[in-house]
Amino acid sequence: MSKKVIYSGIQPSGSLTLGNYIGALSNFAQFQEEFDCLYCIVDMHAITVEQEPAKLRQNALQLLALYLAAGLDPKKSIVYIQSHVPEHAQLEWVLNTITYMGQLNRMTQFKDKSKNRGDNIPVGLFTYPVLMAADILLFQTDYVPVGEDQKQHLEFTRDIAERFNNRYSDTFVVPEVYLPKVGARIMSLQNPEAKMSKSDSDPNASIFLLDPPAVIKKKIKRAVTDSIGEMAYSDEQLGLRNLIDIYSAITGETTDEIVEKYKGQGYGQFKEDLGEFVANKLSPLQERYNEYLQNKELLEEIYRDGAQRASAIAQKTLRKVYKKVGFLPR
Ligand code: AQP
Repeated sequence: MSKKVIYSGIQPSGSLTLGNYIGALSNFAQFQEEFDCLYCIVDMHAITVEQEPAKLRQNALQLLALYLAAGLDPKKSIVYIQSHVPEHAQLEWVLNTITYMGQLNRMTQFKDKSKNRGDNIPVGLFTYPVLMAADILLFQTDYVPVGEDQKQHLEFTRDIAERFNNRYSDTFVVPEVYLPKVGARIMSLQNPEAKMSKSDSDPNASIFLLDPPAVIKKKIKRAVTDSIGEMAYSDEQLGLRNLIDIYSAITGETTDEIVEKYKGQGYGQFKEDLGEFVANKLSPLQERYNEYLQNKELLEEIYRDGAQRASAIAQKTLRKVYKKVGFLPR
């Protein structure tokens, strides 16, 4: 590979939200010319919380269709499913042996997802960041486009790469996080202090990429704002600020321009326009998604080919790693 490498993945753990789209998916296609890109459907990450097997299979196919609808081109990028490439788990094991439990204990996602589980916290939830490090390091990745919630896991990945390189000599590229300029952290529409999430139990908290236009508009209309009633981009108006971020990410207008445009008008017109913009942005994506989803044969062909190409690269890194840690070759 001569170009710099971009790697990212999304869990098939439910319907994707506007947060997943703005923070990650919508940025993926633009890198395809300049970089060697790998985009993964991380089903092994998804099972760190309980999934219904039939639903997981369906979600993985749907996510592949969404990747394609969002402009990922399997001729330019490697698009594949994580569980099809066993090197992920193999490298994870080696990385587990140089990971400290103290580090994993500090991960915010682990703390959030293990809350209220008492002694029944799956080990996979705890070692999630190690698998993520393996995903990224297997492909000698330079940049990882993700939302802000994954920044801590990226710092962990860098740390593990450096530790391995220091202990066994230079092996891994130390990757850098690539955060979007706007919308790296889209918040819940019902609680602007919590991030918008696929697994939120309140359906009004998230806009799903496959929501019909009327539902999108209704959710935005009902989004929690404040009683101040003045357009501003401020820490005192978190709900409004989140909506302005969404507006900015969707239209490309700056937050200042948006505040200026709706000054002195309350929030009604702003919310109505935003609903319209988001619905219009997602409609063509939904159409393309539905077309791809009909074509199961094409989807299978794409993920099979992707797995082969990903495996070929992953095997090279894994062989190097096995040699360095002292495993006898077969
Ligand atoms: N609210 C968000 N704002 C911006 N980016 C976000 N991402 C997630 N939520 C937001 C980014 O989406 C990508 C895929 O995320 P993931 O599927 O790996 O899982 P996650 O980060 O744990 O996202 P969710 O939606 O909260 O899923 P669940 O509920 O299953 O845990 C990542 O790049 C992430 O940063």
